[in-house]
Amino acid sequence: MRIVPFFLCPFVALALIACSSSPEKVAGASSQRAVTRVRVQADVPDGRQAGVISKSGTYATPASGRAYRDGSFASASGIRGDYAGYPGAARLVDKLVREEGFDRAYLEQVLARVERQQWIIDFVTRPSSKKSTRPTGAWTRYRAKFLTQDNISKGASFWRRYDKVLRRAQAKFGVPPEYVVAIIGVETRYGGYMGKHRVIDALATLAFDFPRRSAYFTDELEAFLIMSRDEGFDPFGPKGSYAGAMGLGQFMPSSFHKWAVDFNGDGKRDLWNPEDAIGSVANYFASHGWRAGEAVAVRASVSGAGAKAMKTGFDTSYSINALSRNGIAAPANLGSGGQASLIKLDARGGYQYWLGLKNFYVITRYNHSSYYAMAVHQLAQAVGARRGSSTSILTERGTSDRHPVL
Ligand SMILES: [Ca+2]
Repeated sequence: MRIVPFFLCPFVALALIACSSSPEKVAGASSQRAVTRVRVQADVPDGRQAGVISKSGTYATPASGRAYRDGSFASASGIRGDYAGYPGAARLVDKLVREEGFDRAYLEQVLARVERQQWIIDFVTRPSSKKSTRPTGAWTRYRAKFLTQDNISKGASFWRRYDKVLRRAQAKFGVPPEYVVAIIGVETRYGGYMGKHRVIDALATLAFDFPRRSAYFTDELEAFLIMSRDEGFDPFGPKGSYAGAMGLGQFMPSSFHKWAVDFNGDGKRDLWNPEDAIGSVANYFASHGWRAGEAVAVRASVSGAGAKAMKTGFDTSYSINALSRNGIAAPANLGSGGQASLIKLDARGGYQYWLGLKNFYVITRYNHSSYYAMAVHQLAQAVGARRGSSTSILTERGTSDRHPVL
């Protein structure tokens, strides 16, 4: 789903930072807010000193100063607290009052209670590790985070428990149970890690203090406030990932509006309810073009050096003829109009090539990453095999990864 950008994928990120400092630990740094509020920074990016008078009368500058780049000054805004003086916050209030009929005083009260989370900014702006041009076995390490015995067993248990719901979702949306189960497994370990951070704080922090994705997260914050009003919950209630993703399927608020469904018939769309989450994930896939009865990916058998020169990735598209010209054997019953993407995995021991079919591409709509989609696919296959009733329709012997070596 374009639920969250890849680097913001909640569980992936959680796994990546688990070895160093956890977000929870870093969150403790929020107690330093009082310090940053009164500190006047000299390195405001555009060279101007941008300060505001906080409600306590102290001269304060947001630690990043970035919110002031556009030069406007929202002195007329009644917003107090961490987002006092942020033009983006004032504009959002104006928009919600004008277009959605919100009460201005209510919104100002809500924003006054929102807490800026510096650790989130630190986390999303940390230097990324250098991408190696040589094989490093990155896929093998990535896969090992998700394809664990524990995750496969819990997936089989989750499936057993919600079998009826999963089958109902398959009947309605055409998505096999194992793929819905695998998404929920990769995203949250079947609800074990749904995030502990106040969604409103995360969204506001990224909307107002992370310029590169400010427009995206401002829209998400807007969607979240509308969601809280329409669904009748306190906007300070929901907890989620540091990027504001919620529930078992880690939906962002805009995804909630577009694709969440009430699948247990209680009149509410509840991302934390397993039945609603199952229906919502299946609906997401169906809405993004899932083809019932078609395979997801098949391992490619490669001969010669032709494949090495080919562009790879989930957004490539090759005909069977083009593949075979380059020494890649494709099963005749590919589906997907005979087209496939060529996926290259940096596996320990050498590159692996796979053919990604239409449904593989659909999984990348959840998270724009070939590794993510392949982890979902392989976890789905492994859970299906464990359960002994996989609905996989892979027919080519030896081309699936039904029994992965763990
Ligand atoms: Ca419901």
